[in-house]
Amino acid sequence: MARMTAIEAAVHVLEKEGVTVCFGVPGAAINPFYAALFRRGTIGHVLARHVEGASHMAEGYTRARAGNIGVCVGTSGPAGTDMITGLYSAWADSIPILCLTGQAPRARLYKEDFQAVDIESIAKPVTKWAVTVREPGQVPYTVAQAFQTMRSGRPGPVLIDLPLDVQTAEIEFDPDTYHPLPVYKPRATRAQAEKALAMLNAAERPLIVAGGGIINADACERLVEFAELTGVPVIPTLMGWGAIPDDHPLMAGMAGLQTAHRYGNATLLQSDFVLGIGNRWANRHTGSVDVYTRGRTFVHVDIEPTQIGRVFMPDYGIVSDAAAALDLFLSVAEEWKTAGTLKDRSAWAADCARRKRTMLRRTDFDATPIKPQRVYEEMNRAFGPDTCYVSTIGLSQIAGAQFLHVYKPRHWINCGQAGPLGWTLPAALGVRVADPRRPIVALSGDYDFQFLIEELAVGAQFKLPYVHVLVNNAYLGLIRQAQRAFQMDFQVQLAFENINAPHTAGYGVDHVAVAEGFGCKAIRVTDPDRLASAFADAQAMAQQHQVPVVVEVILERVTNIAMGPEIDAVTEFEEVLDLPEPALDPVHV
Ligand SMILES: Cc1ncc(C[n+]2csc(CCOP(=O)(O)OP(=O)(O)O)c2C)c(N)n1
Ligand SMILES: [Mg+2]
Repeated sequence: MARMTAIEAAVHVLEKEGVTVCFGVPGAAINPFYAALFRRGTIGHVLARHVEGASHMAEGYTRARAGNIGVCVGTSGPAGTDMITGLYSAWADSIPILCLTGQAPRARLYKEDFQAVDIESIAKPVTKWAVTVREPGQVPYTVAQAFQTMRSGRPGPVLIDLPLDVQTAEIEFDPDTYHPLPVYKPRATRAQAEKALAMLNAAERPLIVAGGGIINADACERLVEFAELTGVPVIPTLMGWGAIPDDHPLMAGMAGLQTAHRYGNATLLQSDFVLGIGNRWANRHTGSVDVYTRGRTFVHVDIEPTQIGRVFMPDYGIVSDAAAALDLFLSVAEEWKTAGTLKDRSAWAADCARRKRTMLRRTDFDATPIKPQRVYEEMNRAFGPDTCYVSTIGLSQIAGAQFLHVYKPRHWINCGQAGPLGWTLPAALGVRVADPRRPIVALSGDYDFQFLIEELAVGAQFKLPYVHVLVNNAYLGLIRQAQRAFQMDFQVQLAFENINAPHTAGYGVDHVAVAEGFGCKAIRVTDPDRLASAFADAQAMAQQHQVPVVVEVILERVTNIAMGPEIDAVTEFEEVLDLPEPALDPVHV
């Protein structure tokens, strides 16, 4: 055994658990942790400009690669409360991040000490586990258990709060023989897999709804293999987007009230059976349970037992890790295929593929100010299949999901459930820290961009290049659209006459000037025919200068984006394309 401070032992555990970098903001109550980081020199640190930014960076870092766990660090009091939004976002989307906070010394905890707040209680509802460690000896083992908790079952975040005197107390700890605790992941049984597949085989028009749990389980290849083996089309959820490439013949589109394709909803409504894997029947995917489930049989596979039956009772439920379930599904389906008992799905798959080719939305507008649809058309053309998109919320994100294309898992990094404005920019930086190579394109509305805009300085300081497409309508666009129901346009306008920047022509903030002020590069585009060259230039500038490059696109101020209260009642505000159905040979779809 070796004698060391409790916080040094914690740093040893972080190393052994694979942590190589963390994101944070120092402060007096967490300085012992920073001292241990400094002395050991084994774990890098990215200095955020806002502690909330650090928590979203950690989440972007986790989402970028299977096995990653982002770590965010802050002092006592407001640093912890600033990270609550990050914990909520990670918790809601089943993403593990570890949040470390400093705390007042134990003896001062109930004395209204400076920056002492009960963060353990505040964080409880938005974490898998939140704990103030009161015994120094428990520190390394608490960190060990945090990693076990984050990785077991449904993944999610953990907060560890460390009183100052707990961090600095000396303990006995042997880092050399440290070993991570075993991780618990429930697995489907063979009998369960046979039952689920028998139900799928009995159906006429089956679908797989592929959720983010498949990406979390790193099981996307198995999903595609299973779809190909059975011939069953796949509807990815927003969290599962990328699990099957958009151009795969069995990718049938996304369904939902907002982030959905016309063909995705039409196909879901045509189906008579849904096998949901690692998904949670989110209400913006389903709309009302009644419309979503009517005339359909459901099997639900989820790693978290209490997810089965939470939103509606499926006809059959299986508690399993998605990878383990898909492994079994594959072996059962292979046997049935060999035995000739697996149903042929080519006619149904051809039907779905035909809808995918014919039920589109128009994008080739050439109006000035630019219509958003055109921006996504140009993005699809400019950014290749390796592009990783990062986005959060707003008309920008909704239209992005309707029009962009994603071809790989972990290449649509979107805060699905919580949707906290400001998430995009720091999350993109976290993805860049996790992967120095992949092309990253972030997508924000002007308000999302302004929320945590100061994190641009982090990108410039730490040389974290990526392209940020900022679609500026000088509006809280999504809320403006929602306010139509109240016949108002109230407190949603971001436009003003900028006395320093008359060239913004009443749109208000000069985002190019702000981005440049933070040490980044920026381009403003007002003409739709300039989008292509701006995207090309932005990629080259990011490469050359190794800083974030903002492409600010001046949009028309009011464009309503397709959405509705039910998957069979989505309002199309703009022109749709109903293309003629070519006569197709099912073999060629
Ligand atoms: C912290 C937070 N506050 C409020 C909201 C509600 N909200 C959702 S979208 C939105 C407006 C987004 O505006 P912008 O980023 O410009 O995107 P647009 O819809 O205009 O494309 C607001 C206020 C939110 N998601 N998060
Ligand atoms: Mg806007």
